[in-house]
Amino acid sequence: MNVVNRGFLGRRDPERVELPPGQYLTRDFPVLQAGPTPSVPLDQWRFTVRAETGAEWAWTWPQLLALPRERPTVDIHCVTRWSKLATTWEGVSLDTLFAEVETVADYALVRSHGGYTTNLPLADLLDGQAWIAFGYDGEELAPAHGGPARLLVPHLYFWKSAKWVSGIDLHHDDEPGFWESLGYHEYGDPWREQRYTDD
Ligand SMILES: Nc1nc2c(c(=O)[nH]1)N[C@H]1C(S)=C(S)[C@@H](COP(=O)(O)O)O[C@H]1N2
Ligand SMILES: [Mo]
Repeated sequence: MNVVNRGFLGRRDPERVELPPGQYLTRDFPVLQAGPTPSVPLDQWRFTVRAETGAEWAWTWPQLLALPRERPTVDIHCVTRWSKLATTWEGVSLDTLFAEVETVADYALVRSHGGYTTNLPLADLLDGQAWIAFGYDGEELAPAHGGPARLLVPHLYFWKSAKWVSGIDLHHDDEPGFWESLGYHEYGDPWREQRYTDD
């Protein structure tokens, strides 16, 4: 029965998937965050991109929801060593949002409600690699997991996927975010095991 269901759903067998070095598989969805869960009223919600020129682009909640949506299925890898496979999300690709943005900056500093920040190269947010996600597993994204909306950038350690995302600042230079300034790696590629600053 189990085998039939698994085949029917077309799932990969998780036991047979190669994980990044030092990671273990979990079926839970742990909640990890540095502070309390902020509550963000949707009528005040904005996602704001600030370019290096000072120019700004902003989307309200209804404007975000009106954009074309994608449903990525991705593996996620937390630096505390849990990995979760084939997670299913719904959201708007950063490519869609950045189609309107004029910038020649190379780096992004992602901001969240509550003050969390994380940095990454702008290129890692583009080309189908990142989303503003508001759905998880067929439901609205729960506040504990970053709802109403979080960044999803699954090819880097999951600390880069800022929960309760509020915007992105674009810079010519890489500026460390919250964990990056506390000794975590500036880039955070799980396949190269870039956990800490000097890895
Ligand atoms: N705003 C905010 N986003 C955050 C964090 C945080 O503390 N604050 N923690 C990060 C870390 S370390 C991880 S592993 C993931 C955890 O996401 P989850 O709680 O949905 O599993 O969120 C990331 N995004
Ligand atoms: Mo994490």
